[in-house]
Amino acid sequence: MSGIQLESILTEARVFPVHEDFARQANLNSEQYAALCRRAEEDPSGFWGDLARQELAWDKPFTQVLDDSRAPFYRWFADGELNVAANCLDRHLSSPTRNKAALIWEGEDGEVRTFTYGQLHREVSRFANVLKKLGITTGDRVAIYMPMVPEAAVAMLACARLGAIHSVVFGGFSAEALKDRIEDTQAKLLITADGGFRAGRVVHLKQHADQALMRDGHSVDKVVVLRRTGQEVDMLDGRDLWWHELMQDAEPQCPAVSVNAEHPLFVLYTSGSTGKPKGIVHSSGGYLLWSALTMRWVFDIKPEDVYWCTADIGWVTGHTYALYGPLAVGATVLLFEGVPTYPDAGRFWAMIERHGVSVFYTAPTAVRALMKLGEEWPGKYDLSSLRLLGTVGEPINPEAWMWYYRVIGKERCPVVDTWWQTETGGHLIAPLPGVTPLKPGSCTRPLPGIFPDIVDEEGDPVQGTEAGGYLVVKRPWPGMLRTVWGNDARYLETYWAKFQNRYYVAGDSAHRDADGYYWIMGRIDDVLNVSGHRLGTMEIESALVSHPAVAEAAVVGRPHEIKGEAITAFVILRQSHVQDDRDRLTEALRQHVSEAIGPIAKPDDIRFTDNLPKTRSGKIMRRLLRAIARGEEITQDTSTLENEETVRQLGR
Ligand code: 6R9
Repeated sequence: MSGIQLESILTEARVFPVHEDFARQANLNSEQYAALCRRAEEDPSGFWGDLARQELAWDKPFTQVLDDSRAPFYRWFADGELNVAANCLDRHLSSPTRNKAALIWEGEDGEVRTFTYGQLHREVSRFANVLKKLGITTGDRVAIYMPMVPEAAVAMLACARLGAIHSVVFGGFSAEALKDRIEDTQAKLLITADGGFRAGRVVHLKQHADQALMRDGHSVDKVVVLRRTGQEVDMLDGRDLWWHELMQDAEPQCPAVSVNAEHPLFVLYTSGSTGKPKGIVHSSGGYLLWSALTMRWVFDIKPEDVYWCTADIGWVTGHTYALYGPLAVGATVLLFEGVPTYPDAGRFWAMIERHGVSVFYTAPTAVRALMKLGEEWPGKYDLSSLRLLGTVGEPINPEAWMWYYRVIGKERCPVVDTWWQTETGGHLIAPLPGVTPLKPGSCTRPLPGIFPDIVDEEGDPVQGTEAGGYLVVKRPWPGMLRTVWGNDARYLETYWAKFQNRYYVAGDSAHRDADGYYWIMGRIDDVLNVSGHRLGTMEIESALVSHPAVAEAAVVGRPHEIKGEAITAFVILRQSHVQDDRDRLTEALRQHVSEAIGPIAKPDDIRFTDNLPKTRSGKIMRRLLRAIARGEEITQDTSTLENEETVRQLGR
């Protein structure tokens, strides 16, 4: 953002106060919240130390809370020892939670499987014994490339039980992506399945795994294969082993290995805009603490909740909020194998009714996709079990927020818009549902113990409420990443170097309003420069989505002789408007943006499309759209896209 400030131009004035009946039963009320914030500010070590002792079961207590002697390589609770799987399972066995559902899984075909805490503990212990027999010990890396089935969770927890470091590779990724990740972690073992189901099609996981291991010299000794689809697969003698055969005589007792709090729990890859994906390393103690605390604070989780996070386990949201967080607090979590629109657009709503879901967490991309299909779908189902809604992954446009709040939550359920990243381990900026008045499109305020700020190019705090800047975090927190796997230099360079190690640099742009609410404006890399005004993508997209004809929009810049950059908007129409006259609509939309935020933000051209290129976790790939808008050849790897064919359609 050289020299010029980022400008915020969209104003959202709606505020939704906290409902009194929600506040009355909430895990955190305003006084408790204020007390936590005060303590975090004045006595960080007492604050975090007490929470870590309350929230986790330690095999060996820690004596030091934060070791910052090698900052920004922070260490938390570093002489303490614990086991993550024991915290998620064993410690619940001595209470009635033992016989409560830990996981309820629904397959794409409607099959339902339920595991109580007792049963899950047994399965995890058995699979941990299998891993042990295959020679896996503490510190070994295990790659997991599986469909969204309960065995994926079992595999992760079994690794954690032994202190082996898992690296989950999303089941939708290509052989190439899997190969790169295996190479980077030097995984000894790969756990996969014959295949998976996705929107009625079969995904050939084992075939991809074979391709990934084709070349000699890779690190993988053994491949464990789960039978899921029953499709014919090649099994390599001496290397490939069936899950069910290995499990046949595995004992259901396996002691959990105590590891140091700083021992890596997992590596999870995230792709930046440049270079190869980074293996984000998370710790055992600090990560689990932050997962558990945010479950209680932000999701207000209670023993009787049925909690559903729709994310796949191969994404950080799946790690923290479909597995470790909910199990750490003894909750019941619903896992779903499928997609929101299969077999029809009522799938999510049918499942909420069927399982009595009370807390529901999904992505803006899903909300917009379902909004596009109309209110009839949710209208067919009883959604009265819901009490809290959440979103993650992208900024949620105010209109999509309003739809979610009104049509799904019936204006009863708070919507928690949670800002965080693979790197942050868990939520950092998010509403507390019993405390924070909501503003559609804002992730609101930082959680207790989190100290963000917005700074300019020099690293000085930005003044005023309209000016945007770099979103940074000024103090360490237990759930933060520890490094990039095998590449400390990249950790420093990506997250710390910009402001000489003073702050954690998130890579997002944001501004803060007069109430101290944060508004994420997009990724720094996506900022547009139109006639010297620096604009985030988010606000123009939200203005477009606030037009009744539009369900989803993505905005990118392309070079322009006079203005520096011109704005190209890709627009998906709501079902009810697909027949509208396109020329007239183009003019209407340009006019609409002009009125909503000013002529400066008026798109120069608008392209209508049925689909946008998205990452597997539902983020719009603006980089690709930029290339398309500029008429450039696509050179990026598109194999990790949710919908690869979209790129070809748009490019035409
Ligand atoms: C959890 C997750 C991180 C990036 C992040 C930001 C965007 C996520 C958001 C949000 C606005 C929210 N993001 N949540 N932007 N409001 N509530 O998504 O992790 O895949 O690493 O992505 O996603 O740009 O920097 P990850």
